[in-house]
Amino acid sequence: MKIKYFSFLLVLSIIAIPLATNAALADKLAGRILLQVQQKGEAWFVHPTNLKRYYLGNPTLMLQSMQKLGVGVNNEDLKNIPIGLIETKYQGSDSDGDGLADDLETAIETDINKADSDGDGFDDYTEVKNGYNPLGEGKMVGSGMNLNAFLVGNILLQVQQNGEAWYYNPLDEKRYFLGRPEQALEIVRNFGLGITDADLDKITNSQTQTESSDIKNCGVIELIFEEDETKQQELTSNWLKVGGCFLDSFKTCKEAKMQLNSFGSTEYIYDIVGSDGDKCRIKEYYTLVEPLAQDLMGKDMICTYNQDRGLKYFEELANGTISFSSSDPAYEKCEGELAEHLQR
Ligand SMILES: [Ca+2]
Ligand SMILES: [Ca+2]
Ligand SMILES: [Ca+2]
Repeated sequence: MKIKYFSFLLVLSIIAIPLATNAALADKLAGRILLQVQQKGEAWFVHPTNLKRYYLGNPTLMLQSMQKLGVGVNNEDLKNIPIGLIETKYQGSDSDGDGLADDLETAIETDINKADSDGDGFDDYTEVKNGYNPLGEGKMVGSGMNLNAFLVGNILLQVQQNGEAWYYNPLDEKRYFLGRPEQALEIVRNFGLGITDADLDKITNSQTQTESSDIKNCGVIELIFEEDETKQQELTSNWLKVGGCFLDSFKTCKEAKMQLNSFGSTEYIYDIVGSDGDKCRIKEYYTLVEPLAQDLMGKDMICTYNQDRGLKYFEELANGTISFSSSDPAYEKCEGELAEHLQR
């Protein structure tokens, strides 16, 4: 009897322990880059907000993948975050030979042709390396809000400059410049943490459809601008496919779901859950939001759409002619915690 009791406990603990640690593991690894050591070193990024893992692709695509996950930050807020420098052979072109690559200097607005931009006797590299302002006195501090605690672990996009990307490393709380694919790769190599397949499996994959299979999952519409024309065409044709699928279901109010991703910083779900007379009920919620809008996470609402306006809205969404700033909402009413937050 004793042995049986023991094995029952053992089974229980095998089931219980992974469930308890999965969320904790993802939480611990928030904002980290992971390398799949039992495979070919494939790189993943654990999103600091939704704690899902995102595949970073092959080395040439890593920078692009990271940019897509970025959140926009203005220059003054960015200045509050110390800059980290990786000592590496790859520097890119460094016109004034001060040790800072031209593209990095452009991003922080120092002079690419002057080793000591502010003429105080310390070159730009030395000042940046030690957290001093290369463009004036004292430490590098912005006048923006101090958002560091919200932003740590994120990929930051310098929206007031040329969209330059930075990795805000949660290990040392410094930001590292992601100027070129080579720099992105350096960052992945330097800060990537080896992880076993078993541990990686404990972190939700952003690509996995875990929903039950009898609900039609129409897929993901990516609202993002791709400079590469072929890629933009791919995105557009995918958009039409996903939108068309959802529209078909909406017409008869059949259960279906689609995800709308907006510029890498927002993921929004439309989930048709049933009908109410000739109206269609759609559950809506975020699975990813900007760091400052965290209070929207984990809340949802049920919106009722009538056939006329709803059809027009999802038709426009499906064929890509939608204007999201429309003042005439498609839904009749929305109920739920999210509706209160969005004041619908
Ligand atoms: Ca330089
Ligand atoms: Ca310089
Ligand atoms: Ca100086």
